Amino acid sequence: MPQPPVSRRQFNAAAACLAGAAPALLLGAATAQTRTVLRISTPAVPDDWHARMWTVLKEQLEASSPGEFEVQIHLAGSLFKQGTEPAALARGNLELASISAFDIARQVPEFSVFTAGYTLRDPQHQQKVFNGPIGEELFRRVTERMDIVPLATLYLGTRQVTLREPRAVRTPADLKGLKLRMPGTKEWLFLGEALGATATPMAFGEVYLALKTGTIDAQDNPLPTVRAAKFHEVTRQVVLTSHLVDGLFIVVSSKAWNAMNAAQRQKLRAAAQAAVAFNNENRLKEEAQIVEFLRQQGLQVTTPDVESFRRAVQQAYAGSEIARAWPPGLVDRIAAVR
Ligand code: KDO
Repeated sequence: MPQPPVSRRQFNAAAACLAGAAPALLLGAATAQTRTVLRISTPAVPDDWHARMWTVLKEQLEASSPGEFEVQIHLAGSLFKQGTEPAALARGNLELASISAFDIARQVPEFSVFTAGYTLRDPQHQQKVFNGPIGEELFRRVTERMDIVPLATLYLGTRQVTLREPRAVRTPADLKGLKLRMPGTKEWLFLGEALGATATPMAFGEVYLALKTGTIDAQDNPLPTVRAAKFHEVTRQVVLTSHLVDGLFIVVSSKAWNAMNAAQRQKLRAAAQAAVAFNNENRLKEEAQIVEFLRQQGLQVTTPDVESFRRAVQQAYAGSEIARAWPPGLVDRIAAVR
């Protein structure tokens, strides 16, 4: 159908409209371009506290620096596989992650002191060590050697062993022959063997099915993670070995960090600390109640002779190749933190 001719008035109105829109469009493009994209990857399942904490970080950044950051959260290992985050950060394919002492130990061997069972006493000890001079010293080396900047240390929980089939467990000898899943690095496997079991490497995302089908007999994790990943559905006993006060470090790639101004860095650090506070508070609260929940789910909860586990684990590390990387006096300095 032929269109009626456009009157001069209509033409002028349209032109004025466009003239107004153009700067706005350009401004939109500039905003999108100058926004710092922060990609986050974690193996954590959505319902775990260290997955949910990323939303806290995102919301805090949106409030403190509107329009400056675009935070993209990828959970359950959907962007990078567990353990590959440090390489992705160093290559500039990832900006933020929460990595473990085990990940760091591969490039900063002295950090493996925190992969050893029974090194840290409890969550308070952990926070004091990493937020004090020892943390400062070691984090400097992490930045130098890994091109990442640690921002905050979160409490992942105290690791316990859960079994597919119940058995009497008093000492490490009672775990002999048991296929205990551990994440796949040498430091993790060493810990599993030190507990007396046969350590079997496997990624976190495969554990549920492996327990269900019997590929493995047991796994170790903090109990809030057992609940969040639903391992209680496929295990029948919890053995309270408390062998590792575990943590994760929120890190940003040096590339992203160096591209930020001082104010942005300060806001990102504050947001990471808020995320850690959310995680720590909720996780501690849950750890205090979770044994009851697991009992209600039909699991047996047993306490072994923890001293015999501690002795065996500490003996296994003493004189090991792993412990040779620890600077003299570091274990004593850690123990002396009160
Ligand atoms: C696990 O694979 O057992 C582990 O607990 C190891 C941790 O270092 C961390 O990677 C964690 O998984 C994931 O964040 C999933 O909770």
